[in-house]
Amino acid sequence: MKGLLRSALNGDVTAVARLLTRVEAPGDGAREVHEAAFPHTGKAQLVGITGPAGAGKSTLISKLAASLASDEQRVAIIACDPSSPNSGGALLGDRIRMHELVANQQIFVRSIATRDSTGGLPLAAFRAADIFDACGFGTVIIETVGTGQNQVDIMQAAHTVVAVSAPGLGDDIQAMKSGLLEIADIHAVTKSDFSGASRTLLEIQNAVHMRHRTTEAPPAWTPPVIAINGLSGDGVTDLQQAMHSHYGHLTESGEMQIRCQRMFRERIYREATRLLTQTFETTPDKQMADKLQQVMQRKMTPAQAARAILS
Ligand SMILES: Nc1nc2c(ncn2[C@@H]2O[C@H](COP(=O)(O)OP(=O)(O)O)[C@@H](O)[C@H]2O)c(=O)[nH]1
Ligand SMILES: [Mg+2]
Repeated sequence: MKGLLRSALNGDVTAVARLLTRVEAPGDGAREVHEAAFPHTGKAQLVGITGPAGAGKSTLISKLAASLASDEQRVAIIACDPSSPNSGGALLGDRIRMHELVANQQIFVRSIATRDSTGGLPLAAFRAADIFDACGFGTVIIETVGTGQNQVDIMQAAHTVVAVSAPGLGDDIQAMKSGLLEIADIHAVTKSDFSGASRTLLEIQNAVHMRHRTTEAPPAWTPPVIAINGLSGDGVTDLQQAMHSHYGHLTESGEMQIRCQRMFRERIYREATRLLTQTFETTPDKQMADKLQQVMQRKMTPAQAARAILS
């Protein structure tokens, strides 16, 4: 493992891939890999890109990653795909679209199925981000479909959240409706070649200003709203610049410290929850049967039984 980690830290792409596979596998091996890599993290900018399915996230990310990579930067993409019941895996479409990037040695794409998760971002995504960070990738992009728990989770995984909206998805104020407005550090309006794009742009700009007018203290950061054509790449350098500015804002204002604390607190909470579940599920049958019987006979409350099992 030591040799593999050393190779990966030195930028060997094959070694990085092998580490990722290990860290995603269930069991103690994954923990060992993660523990060894973790002290080397803390240098990358973690960027969450979220929004409704079909908004143009993957298309945008392809262009963004190519642009970042041309600045001599290594870029990692973690695509968290809700697995379809048919394929049972990550959405093929995303893999194909991202395929053109695979030829670029500076860019590494990893697809993580959200199959085993309770609707949120899988822990494997957090761990993969750590591996990329440790291995010297300057930017780690995490793509998630912005629904429900995913949307909350992306805040726990990213320094900078980019909310993607697009015209013509049946709802012009998607960002507001889905609560993206609350979590976005940057708004990207894709498909700027569509006729409805300027209206979507304006609506989000208005919503951002309204929101800031209603907060008491003057905001230290106003989320920029950026029009992007994912097909031509127009606007992508503006987005890159905004990401860079946001990172600067976080470090200079001290907000980075606060965000990182919030992110780690949430991760500790999730790991703790996982441990509790694991302890419960591995309780010996005999012990469980005994507690069950005591509850049935009203000798113990369910809460007392739970405490006894977990202690
Ligand atoms: N006309 C146009 N189509 C786009 C643009 N960006 C994405 N698309 C198309 O929109 C569809 C969904 O894009 P995709 O990137 O997979 O969306 P995702 O589900 O948010 O990742 C695809 O057919 C893309 O080719 C754009 O800027 N302009
Ligand atoms: Mg996608």
